[in-house]
Amino acid sequence: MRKSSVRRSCAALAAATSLALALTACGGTTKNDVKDDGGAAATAGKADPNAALKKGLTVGFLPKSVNNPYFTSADKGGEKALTELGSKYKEVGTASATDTSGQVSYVNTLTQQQVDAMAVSAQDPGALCTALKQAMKNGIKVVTYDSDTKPDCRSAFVSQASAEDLGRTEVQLLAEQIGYKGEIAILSAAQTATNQNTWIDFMKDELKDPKYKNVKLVKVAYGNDDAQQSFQQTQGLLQEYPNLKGIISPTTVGIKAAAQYLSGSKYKGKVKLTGLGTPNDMRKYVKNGTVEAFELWDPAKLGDLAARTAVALASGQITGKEGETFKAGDTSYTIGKDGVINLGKPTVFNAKNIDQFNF
Ligand code: RAM
Repeated sequence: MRKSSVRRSCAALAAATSLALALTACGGTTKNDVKDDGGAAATAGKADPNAALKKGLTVGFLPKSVNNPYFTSADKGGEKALTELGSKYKEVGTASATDTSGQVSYVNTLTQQQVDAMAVSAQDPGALCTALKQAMKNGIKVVTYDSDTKPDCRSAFVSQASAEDLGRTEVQLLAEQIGYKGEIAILSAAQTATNQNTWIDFMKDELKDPKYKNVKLVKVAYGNDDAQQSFQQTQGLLQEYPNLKGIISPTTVGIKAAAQYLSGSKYKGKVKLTGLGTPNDMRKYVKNGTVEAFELWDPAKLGDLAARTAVALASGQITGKEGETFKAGDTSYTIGKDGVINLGKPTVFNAKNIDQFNF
């Protein structure tokens, strides 16, 4: 094949498929070739803790869904951090948290736009892998935040808190409220959500402790991080299990909808509800006696750390290997096993402290 025809078919390929895939398939100039100017350390895949943070980068945020206020707060935190660091922020994403093919397309869009890094909250652990690996081949740094993909499909995962801690403490909170006795259910987000499923595994493990021998998990329902579906799922749970004593909803959308349902029903204050919610969403349900205690981290701080991790990766300060350390704002973070970076401990909110928080 002559060069010109190679070029023509590559152009056709680029038009027909994703630009990134076409570039790689055609051996064209990719971002990797032109952009890896991060010094020997970066090229050799070694971290240079003294590398200066680059400015003028573009970091794309791709949340699980764009119409979830939790991600609005998280991504605003990312935007603020990037502005402070002299880099650019953009956000793309699907309206629904169960549109995995849509999320794959957005990874490809960011790759085509040749962002320097992307921060992704994965709707599904495996679905994004091919696209994320393609992005990394093109020299784009990939960090997941909030909900992870598989470790080999990104450089680092910025986790909101220890997954084990979150899973176990939610069971502990609910068990105390129901006197360690009765049927309980979980109202989750999407069935494929990596974060919720990891927490649920730890909840199930916690329930194996003999102190919960009289507590029975009867169902895991899925509200897909959609207010209406979560509301209906709560209603369905109470119809199916009239003796239900408590619900754990490890999703800000789910817990809010469940609280809304319970507070307008005969179950208010009787069926206990805990999980992960924002203080602003839950304040009124704590004050009206529907909810005693629940927990969360500050989503804006999670977005801030995701942005700073992305910039540290793109600057060659870190590569995502266990043991590497870097500074994000005033705090020093050490990368743990499988490239996991923990934001910190979540806060438990109740009637006593909820007014101190505004997010
Ligand atoms: C929802 C999302 C998000 C989760 C929070 C707690 O907003 O499912 O992934 O981290 O809840």
